[in-house]
Amino acid sequence: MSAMYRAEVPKYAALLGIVEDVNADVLATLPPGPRARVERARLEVERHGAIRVGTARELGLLRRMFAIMGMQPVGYYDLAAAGVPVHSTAFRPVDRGSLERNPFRLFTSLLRLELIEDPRLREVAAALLGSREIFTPEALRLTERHEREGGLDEPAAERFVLELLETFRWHAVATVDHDTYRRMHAAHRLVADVVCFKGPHINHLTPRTLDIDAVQAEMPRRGIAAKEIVEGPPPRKVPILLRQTSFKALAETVRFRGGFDQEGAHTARFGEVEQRGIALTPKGRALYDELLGKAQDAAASKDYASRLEQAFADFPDDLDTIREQGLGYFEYSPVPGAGAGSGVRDIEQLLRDGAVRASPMLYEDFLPVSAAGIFQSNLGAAERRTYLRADNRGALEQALGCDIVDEFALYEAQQASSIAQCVAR
Ligand code: OOG
Ligand code: NI
Repeated sequence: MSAMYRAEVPKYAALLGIVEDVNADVLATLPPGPRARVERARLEVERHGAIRVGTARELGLLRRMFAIMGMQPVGYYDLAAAGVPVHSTAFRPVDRGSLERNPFRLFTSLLRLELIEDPRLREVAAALLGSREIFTPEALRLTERHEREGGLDEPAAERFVLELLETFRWHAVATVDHDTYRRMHAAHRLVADVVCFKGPHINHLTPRTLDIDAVQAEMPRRGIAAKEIVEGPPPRKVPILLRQTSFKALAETVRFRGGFDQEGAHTARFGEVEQRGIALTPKGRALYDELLGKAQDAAASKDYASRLEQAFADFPDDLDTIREQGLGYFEYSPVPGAGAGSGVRDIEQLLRDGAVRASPMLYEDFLPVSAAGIFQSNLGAAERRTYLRADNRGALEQALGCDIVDEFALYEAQQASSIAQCVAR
C-alpha cells in the first residue's frame, strides 16, 4: 500500500524523504545505547493510514478481512461532535508481538448517512452506495475460504493481499455526473468523497518521526504546504500520546460521467506525520483533555503554541512523576542480574530495590480532537458545521459485526501482566 501511495501521490514520497532525513539527524544525536534501541525498533515500518466507507456491509466485510491479517477494531471516535458526519475506529494489531513486528493501523470511518438533512439526497446517496462493490470477487472468495478452512496457504495469502489492495486504489473517474457530485459536495465534502467514487481510496499514510517540529519546519522549505498547527500536546521532554501534522490535501483532476467536458477537481488525499509518546491512563487522559480544552478556550491574544505550552505546564514532564501519579502506562521488567529480597511481592518495593525497571508504553491509538483537526484542515474552514447527534457506538459495532476493543483495557492488561510476571519471578 505504501508503494502504491508513493507512486500515486509524489508529494507523499517527498514527505517520506523529509522524515527519513529528520529521523537520521535525531538518531545521530543519540548516545549509542538509546540509538541502538531506536534503530532496532519498528521505526521503518511504523505507519498508519485512513479510509472512509459508506455502508455497514462494507465495514463488516473489512472487519472480516482485517481479522485475517490480525487486525481488530480498537477505540470508538465520534467525529460528528466536531462537524464531520462520520464515526470511526482503528483496525490494528493488539498483542505485543504483533505490534512489534508491524503496528500498522488503519483509521476507518463510516459515513453517517442519517446526518444528511435532505431526504432526497440521502436516498440518492444510499442507492449509489448500495449498488457499488468495493471488493474484487477474488478478495471475497479468499475471505470466505479463510473463514471456512481456518487459514490460507502461502500463494493464496499473497493473492489475498494483492486483491485487497485493489479496494484502496484511487479512481480518477467518478461514478456520478458533475451535478450529482456538486449536490453531495454541498451536503458535505466528505459525503462526496465517500459516495461519488468506486471505492474507499486510501486518503493518507502517516510515517512516524522522531521530531515532528523539525518535519513541520522543513515542509515549506521543500515547497510543501503544511497544516498550520501540529495537533495534540505541545513539545515536551517526555512525549505523551500523539502529535500529528499533515500537508494540505491536493486538488486532483477527476472525470465525471456524462461527456467529455465533465472534468473537475476533487480534494481528498494528503500525507501526514506523527510522533508518538507514552500511553495515558484514564486519569492521565482526563488531565490531557482538560488542559487541551484550556488551551483552546484561552483568549486568542497569544498564539496557539504558547497557549498550549502554558496550559500543559500542569502536566508532569518526567517519567517518575507520571508513573507515581498514575497518569501513564508502564511495562515492568526484571533487571538482569539484580536480585530481590526474598518474599518481596510489592512492585513498588521491587522498583526501589532496583530489581525491576519500568518503561513507558507507547500510545498505539488516536485522539478524537486531533483527528477532527486533521479532517478539518483538509476540508477547508467553510466545511465547519455542527451535528446535534449523540455518539452511536452501538451502531458502529452493529455494522462491524463485533464489539469494539477498549484501548484502555489493552494497556491496562499489558501493564498488569508485566507486574504479575515480575512478582512471580
Ligand atoms: C481520517 C482523519 C483522522 C488521524 O490521524 O487522526 C486521522 C480521515 O481523514 O479520513 O487519520
Ligand atoms: Ni491520520
